[in-house]
Amino acid sequence: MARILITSALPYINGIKHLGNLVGSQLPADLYARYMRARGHEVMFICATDEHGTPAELAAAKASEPVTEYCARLHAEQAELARGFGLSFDHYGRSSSARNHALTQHFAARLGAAGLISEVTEQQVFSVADNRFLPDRYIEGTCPACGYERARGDQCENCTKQLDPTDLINPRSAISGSTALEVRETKHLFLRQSALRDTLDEWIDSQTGWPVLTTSIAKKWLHDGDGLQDRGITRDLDWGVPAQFDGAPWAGMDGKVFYVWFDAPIEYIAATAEWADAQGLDDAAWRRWWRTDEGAEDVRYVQFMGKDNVPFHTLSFPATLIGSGEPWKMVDYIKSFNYLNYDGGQFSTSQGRGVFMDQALSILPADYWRWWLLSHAPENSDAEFTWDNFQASVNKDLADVLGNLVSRVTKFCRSKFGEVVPEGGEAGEREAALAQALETRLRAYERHMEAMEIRKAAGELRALWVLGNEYLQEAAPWSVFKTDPDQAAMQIRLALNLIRFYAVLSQPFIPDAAVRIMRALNFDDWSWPDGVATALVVLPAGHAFTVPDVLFAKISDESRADWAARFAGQRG
Ligand code: B3M
Ligand code: ZN
Repeated sequence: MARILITSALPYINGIKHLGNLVGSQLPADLYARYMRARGHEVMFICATDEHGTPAELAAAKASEPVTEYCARLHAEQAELARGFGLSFDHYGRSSSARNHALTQHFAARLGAAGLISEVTEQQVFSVADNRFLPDRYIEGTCPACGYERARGDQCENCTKQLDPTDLINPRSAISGSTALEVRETKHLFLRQSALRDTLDEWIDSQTGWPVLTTSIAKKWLHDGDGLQDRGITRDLDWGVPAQFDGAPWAGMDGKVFYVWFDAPIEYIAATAEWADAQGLDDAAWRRWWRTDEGAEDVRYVQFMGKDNVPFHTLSFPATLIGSGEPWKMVDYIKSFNYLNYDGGQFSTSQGRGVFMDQALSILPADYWRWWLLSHAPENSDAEFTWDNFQASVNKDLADVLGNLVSRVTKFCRSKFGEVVPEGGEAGEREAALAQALETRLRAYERHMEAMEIRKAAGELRALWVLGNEYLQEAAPWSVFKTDPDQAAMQIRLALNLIRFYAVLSQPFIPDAAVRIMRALNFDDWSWPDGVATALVVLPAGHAFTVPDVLFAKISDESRADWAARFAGQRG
């Protein structure tokens, strides 16, 4: 049994997330967590809301709410939606927690003591119209690297280059659009990432098997141009972790806070501490996941995120951990994603374009979305959500293949043998061939799940379901019954076992349906199959079950057209 620490990138607090956000980190992380638990490993699956920074302040102002109340409300809403999607976090924390305040200030103190923080008197952009300094993403302009015209002051989302606001060409306020911007002086603290460049480079080289998408982004920022740049880690804002150092002030930093990207990844650790607090456990309980001197040396740590978050996780956060000089657990594998587009354009939070998590659940149960999103995850390139594709994939994979199998078998059994697993004769060659074919596919499924090859894993799972349908088609118990009821009974006994086998294997993808199948079978053995042959005799003859309600309803053309129209414009 291994110990696996899994974190999903933290959803930002400023609104309900869309399906593109969901499939870019939280959902695949959940798939992996569920699979690893199902294989008997000890899993710690952590997520949290990312609550600091200008966007939180501005969203609260727009909602006419104090920022603390706004964050508490949105956290509760996001947590509820996470539950609705079956996201099985061990803890869903808050980056504004007392734990994160303390830990962030602790890291700052360690980095300061190690000489890795420098003071920089900066020229910063001040918006006269808005009467405030405009930090990072609240200045928009043209990217100096690629020419993209809507680059933000912290990063160009087109080419992923990390930027400083003053790098932008033709800058304007993203709050008011005003170009009445002045450069004023303000003092900030910088993390001396450049001093850690070789250490980070060696660390990345020592990591084996990372996806190209991940390492190429990291290598680019380590080596392109002048190499890794120091990063400002404080901001002129009210809302955030006060820029203090284990409680001690730093001259000139009064009234300033740490930059949101400094404290957000630290929340991965702090949220694990929040988990321990919520469980009434002591510090040793979370430290054994995070401190290599206290048990974490045998932990495997996997992070999930969208590609735009990769630089922060391969460079800035590791710089914080390494720079502290303390034995913190570093990430072992980063699974990063491209973007999911929506019907010929981009999902957009600011423009309210696409389907958002609350809207999705208001029209269909979570499993429909989980299946489509995971089986079309934007792994090796961007992917696109279209209503046609969604309808086709739900109707074919879920309704026609899996749902239909469950319904046909249980109903046929009820009508001919009653709601009990029938006895029947001995399995023959066709059944042996099926077990063999399932075995091969099962092992491939396991390999893809281990490797987090999500689309391939979904493909194998679908193929496993198809094998069952083909078997039934060929064995045709409904005709066999007329001449050889004993043989038909054996086939149905096998098929009922097959259904249980599918519930176990499908649970990471479609957990609600898996539970409904298992309940109908009146069974609660979720153990992962060691071998297919033994897994197919688990349900004994004479075991009582009930026919479940329709597992997956087909999406009609009318519904599809209705939803496509309803979600074509902006969110109301
Ligand atoms: N909150 C994702 C974003 O808003 C960001 C992830 C933080 S992970 C520590 O782009
Ligand atoms: Zn760019």
